[in-house]
Amino acid sequence: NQKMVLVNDAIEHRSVVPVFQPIQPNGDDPFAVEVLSRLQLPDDTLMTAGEFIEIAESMGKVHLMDYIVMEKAFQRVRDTGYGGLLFINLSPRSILVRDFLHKLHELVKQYEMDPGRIVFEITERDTVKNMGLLENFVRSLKDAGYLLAIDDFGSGFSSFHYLKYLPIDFVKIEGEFIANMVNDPRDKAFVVSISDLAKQLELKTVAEFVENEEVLEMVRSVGIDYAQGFHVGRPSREMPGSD
Ligand code: G
Ligand code: G
Ligand code: MN
Ligand code: NA
Repeated sequence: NQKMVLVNDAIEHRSVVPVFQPIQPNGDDPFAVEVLSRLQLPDDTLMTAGEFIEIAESMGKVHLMDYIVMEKAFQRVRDTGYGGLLFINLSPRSILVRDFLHKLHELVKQYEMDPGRIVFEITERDTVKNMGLLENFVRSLKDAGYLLAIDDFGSGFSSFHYLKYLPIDFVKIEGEFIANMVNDPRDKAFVVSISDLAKQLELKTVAEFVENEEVLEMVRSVGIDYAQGFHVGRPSREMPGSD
């Protein structure tokens, strides 16, 4: 399969690269960016993660890609002097790899990153077979001083279970609810309740897929802490918030 060859080549040649998307605070929280993987193709165009992450996962190699992208993102932080929070996606598959956590710590030490400024995103979209393992992994990250986010909150089948058992700091609300909240009162009701629930649990909220001004205004009026989406900023090879 053509994409499997691409994935293998990308790992071998380290041609998986990070892009950065701003996550804008609505109040006085610190600035943030999310790191997203792209594959650099021979003609210098970029292939989006949606087109290769699942294939890398099915090949059992997504942890190698997550590692390369993390290292390149840390290099960029060091080179630009970026001082905000750095959100990084972790595949539930990477988490199951034996020495992944150890290698992650080594990388953070090597680049002198502050764990308190790194937010690992765990999606609730994929069903996790071994919740106990995920809990242990997330707890180890927490104990080491990293911050944690549930990604795509509301898209899975065990949202409350994740909230109850994972020691998280951020809830990233499923973009579909956000994008539709100005048209569909049900989506708005979901978003308002998630935001209120997160406040009661003292968690910060991020609205994804903020695609226009109307949505941004509603997101702010509802009291969500952060806005992310094409209207706030597209994923880019440049590090936002630094020149
Ligand atoms: O960037 P894009 O819209 O193609 O992202 C598609 C999916 O891939 C999203 O669910 C996103 O969270 C995921 N993704 C993006 N970058 C990474 C990464 O570096 N590692 C992992 N595991 N997933 C990523
Ligand atoms: O699953 P995760 O939230 O990590 O997916 C993030 C992906 O969503 C990004 O890789 C990006 O390509 C995509 N994305 C970011 N902002 C928007 C947006 O405003 N609208 C849509 N449709 N997709 C977005
Ligand atoms: Mn994400
Ligand atoms: Na998401």
